[in-house]
Amino acid sequence: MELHGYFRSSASYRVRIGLNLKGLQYDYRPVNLLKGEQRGEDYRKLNPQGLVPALVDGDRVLTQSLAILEWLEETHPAPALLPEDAVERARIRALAYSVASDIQPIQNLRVLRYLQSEYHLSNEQKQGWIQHWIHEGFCALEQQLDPGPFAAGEEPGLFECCLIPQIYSAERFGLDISGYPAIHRISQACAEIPAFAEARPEKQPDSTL
Ligand SMILES: N[C@@H](CCC(=O)N[C@@H](CS)C(=O)NCC(=O)O)C(=O)O
Repeated sequence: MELHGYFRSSASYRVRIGLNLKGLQYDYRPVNLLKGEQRGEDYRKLNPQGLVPALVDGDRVLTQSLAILEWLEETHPAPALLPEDAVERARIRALAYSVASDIQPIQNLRVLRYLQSEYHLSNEQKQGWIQHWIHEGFCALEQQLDPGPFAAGEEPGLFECCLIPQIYSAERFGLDISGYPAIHRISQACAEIPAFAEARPEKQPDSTL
């Protein structure tokens, strides 16, 4: 498999964690978002949306990080990213979607660039925008997380694949996550797990380019 992504992209980071948790090997193909490679003709053949990640498996191309993670779960069921119980699965998916659908999209590079070019937001104002939406999302998550250590109990899964990259972005934009005790606890627990540690942005070959 080939994962086309960017080291700091949280959606790519989600898939790296998922692949690592499943113990799957893949070749990493960097797409430089700052150079606009995601909008280039070659990459748009993989994902016409011009967003990373894209996962290539033989002649199949998968896009949308959550769809990729669900596909991995269906094709490589063990270890599971989702609980057995259907209601629990819905709960974990709801937590994951609250990060992937409601928090992350409004701080995407193209959104931030639009805020800058069309509404002339300064870097400080953009940072305030990002912090506001992450804070609101994290406060709601705090109320929904069980004692743990992870959202579904003893093992990390789909939600942690989404949460850890979101924490990385939160810290990058100056939010102190120690103010969110359950999120902070999950962050510390995941840091001990090689699948998460190896997926970190600074471990990716394009982090030094
Ligand atoms: N919903 C998509 C989101 C993908 C996405 O937002 N990718 C970002 C990086 S995290 C991107 O490619 N941004 C490029 C841009 O904004 O130009 C997914 O989960 O895969």
